[in-house]
Amino acid sequence: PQPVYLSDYQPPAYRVTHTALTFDLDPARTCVEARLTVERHPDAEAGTPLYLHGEQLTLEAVSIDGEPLADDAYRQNDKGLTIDAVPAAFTLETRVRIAPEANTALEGLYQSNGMYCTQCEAEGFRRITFYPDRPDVMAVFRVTVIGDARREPVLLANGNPVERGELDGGRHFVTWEDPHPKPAYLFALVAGDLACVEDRFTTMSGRDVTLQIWVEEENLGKTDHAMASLKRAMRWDEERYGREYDLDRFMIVAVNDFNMGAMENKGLNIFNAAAVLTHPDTATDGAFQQVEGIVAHEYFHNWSGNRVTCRDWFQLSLKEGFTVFRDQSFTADSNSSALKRIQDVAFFRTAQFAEDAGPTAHPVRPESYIEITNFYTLTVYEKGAEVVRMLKNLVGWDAFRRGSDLYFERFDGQAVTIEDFVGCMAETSGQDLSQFMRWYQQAGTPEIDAHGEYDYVNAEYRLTLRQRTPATAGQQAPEPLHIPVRMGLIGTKSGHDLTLTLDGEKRGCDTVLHLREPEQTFVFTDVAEAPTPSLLRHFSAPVKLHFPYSREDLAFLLTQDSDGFNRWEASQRLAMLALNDLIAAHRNGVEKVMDSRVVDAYRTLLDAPAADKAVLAEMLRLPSEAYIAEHQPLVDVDAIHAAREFVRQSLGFALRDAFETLYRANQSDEPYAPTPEQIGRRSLKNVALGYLMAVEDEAGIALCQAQFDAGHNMTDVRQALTLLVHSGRDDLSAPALKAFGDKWAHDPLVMDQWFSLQVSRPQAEVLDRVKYLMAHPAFSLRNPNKVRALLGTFAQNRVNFHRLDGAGYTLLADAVIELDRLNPEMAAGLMTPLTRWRRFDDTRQSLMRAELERIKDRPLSANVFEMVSKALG
Ligand code: HT7
Ligand code: ZN
Repeated sequence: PQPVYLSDYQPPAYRVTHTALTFDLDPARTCVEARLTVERHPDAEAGTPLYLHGEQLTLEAVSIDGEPLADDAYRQNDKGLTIDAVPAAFTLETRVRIAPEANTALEGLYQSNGMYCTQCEAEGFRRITFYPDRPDVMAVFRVTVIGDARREPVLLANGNPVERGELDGGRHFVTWEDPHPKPAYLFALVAGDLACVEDRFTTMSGRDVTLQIWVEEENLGKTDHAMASLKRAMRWDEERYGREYDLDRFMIVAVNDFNMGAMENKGLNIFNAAAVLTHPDTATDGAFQQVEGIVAHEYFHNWSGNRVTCRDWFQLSLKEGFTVFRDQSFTADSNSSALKRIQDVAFFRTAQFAEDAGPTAHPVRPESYIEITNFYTLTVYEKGAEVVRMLKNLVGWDAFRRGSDLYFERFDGQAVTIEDFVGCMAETSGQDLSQFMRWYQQAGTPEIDAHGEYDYVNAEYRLTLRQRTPATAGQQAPEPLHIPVRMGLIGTKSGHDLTLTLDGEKRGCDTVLHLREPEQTFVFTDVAEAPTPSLLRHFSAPVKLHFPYSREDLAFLLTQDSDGFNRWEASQRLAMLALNDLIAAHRNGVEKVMDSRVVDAYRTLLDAPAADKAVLAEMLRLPSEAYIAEHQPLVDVDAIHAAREFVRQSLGFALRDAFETLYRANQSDEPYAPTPEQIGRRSLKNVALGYLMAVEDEAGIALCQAQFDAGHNMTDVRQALTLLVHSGRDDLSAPALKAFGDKWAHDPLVMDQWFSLQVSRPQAEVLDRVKYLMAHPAFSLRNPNKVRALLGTFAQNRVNFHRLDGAGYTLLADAVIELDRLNPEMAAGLMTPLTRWRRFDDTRQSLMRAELERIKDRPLSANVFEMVSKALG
């Protein structure tokens, strides 16, 4: 497979203004008729051939302006169709056959539980009909869907229904029109036996919008939270961004087999069932929060992505980074903003930092790709959102909002670039953002080395920041970035925020430093007492910041920093210092001793009344093994696991009574609601339960068992079950797992949790468990949720996946090879942990590499080929 390069971009020679499609549905032989109104671009030369993408299509007829084409008038290969001589404006008609039941890749038109659905982003439309399947070709669509009236009573497509009727042979049809020009990747069709929950929303200009969530009948009781989230998101986008919905109906459909979370098709969002269905008995608080975020994200795409879309797929972060930023802000506004930031940053620093340091590292705007679906990455989405957040912080909210208005107004109905977006921000703020553009062009995580000196005599504090970005495969000499570093100084004696004076200008107690040079020193004057700096507040830039904080400094910041995010940050840094010592002790075979200063800091936290319970819970949570690993030059999985377990147990023993008090104080029988207050309380209680179970005494076990038996809500049940299963006590785990599995055998989303928690346990027999569960009747390699729950979770189980005999690697490689034949996109995603082989010791490196070589020797999809070549390259 050949790479595609950003530098090769050419505008389309032909544009399609109107697209009329007729689908006659059949599992094995769906007929797709397309009538395209095509115009040559004024800049294109007469005689330029027309090229249409098309894969896995059986072409039955092709004509131009009603005249069938002679066999030698066109050429077809496995990627598309070329027609050599076409007029300047014409109507092209084609008829093709496709087989939705055979489509296991879940791209294009496929069947899930007997229902027809589509996934066209990024390049799935070319598996439906011959078409210029690129985002800069935007047309108005009219779509007729014909199906069996009994099997497919519901026939949906984008826009508004304009006609419906009965046909011979028990068939019926519905015709849909979408007045907004759109690229093919936003096309959608759904047909099946579905039920719907309906609601209404009145937009700010008074448009009455029908809201529908379509699900299988038995899931009708699980849509309330998604519907409430949708209405809140619609209102928020009006209030914060002035964006109003633009059709008379907005539909969401839940499907069981879906490669990602959801898809923002115009007016007809298609969702992974896991991203829409919730019920207190079946979904955890985390799942409720995820549904809210994904519903909002897809809705926000209606403007950031659909009305204004991407010129080409290299610009993917234009819509994804901006939309993630928008959904993060929505969640922060609806819940605890400090908590949201903590959760996002904890995830980002673990997963995106790892991606940025590995062989598949790429800039937020990549410069080449082989398979675009491999680039729906944390870098494009999450780092892209961090870049937009930095922009907002650099220009300020007012200029950012005016820039956003300008962007939507100027480019409405167009397919544009990241330069167009940043250009609007530069225009409304009057700032030069040319250096800032490097954030889109350079891969790798920048690091900042900071150090400070207090000068008593002159009452000055000198803060020196030195930046460096590691070289990556595509960038040997990265250039300095424009980095916003938000910070404050806290008087070490007084414990108060100090007023900041920089270059003679008073800046309040919190300011943003603009770091542009490789090294800059900022001199604060009138600093009345020796300060402790609070740096990179709110994680103001996606960088690693090093400052030689002592444990005393961190214990101080833990309680005294006025920035809630940085109080959490201090807890993580403090835990990391203790963990690093213990990892070294484990490696050197020295007895492990718990640092009493860390225990004291936790005691202080537990003694102080918590303003925000969810934030306190996060402060009490130890960094994950994956996060700890990111901080090691070479990952020692066993030492990391042993050190973290030691800290968990030590804290559990030392603070047992305080944890029990905390647990009891936050227990409640009130009916479940996903409110920030209740979520915070449950989170705190369940963190406490984790420490109590680490003690391994009967009292803790009794609390845990009682919580499981009470079955009050899935958040509590799942945490109790996880702790029982991970306890290593078969007498506790076996009956609980059986009870849970029997109770929820009928619910695929709960069974995903059942699979996942069994293979995340640290005990050694997990590998056999994975094999056993792969043969379980509820497991299927064809269902992405099951693959993620079982194999994806296992590959994150650090001690078991990285077993020294290499059996974990072999199991994953076997699964990748098998899955690649069914679903290349999923197979490529699943192999990610193997690509990180350079981070491990020699033995593991060679075992992982051997598995990568074994994969490489097979006939592969472009997806897996690209991943394996980069990993070994
Ligand atoms: N924009 C959507 C991306 C997506 C996708 C991409 C590749 C293959 C399958 C997919 N399903 C959804 C989702 C989003 O970011 O909103
Ligand atoms: Zn998105």
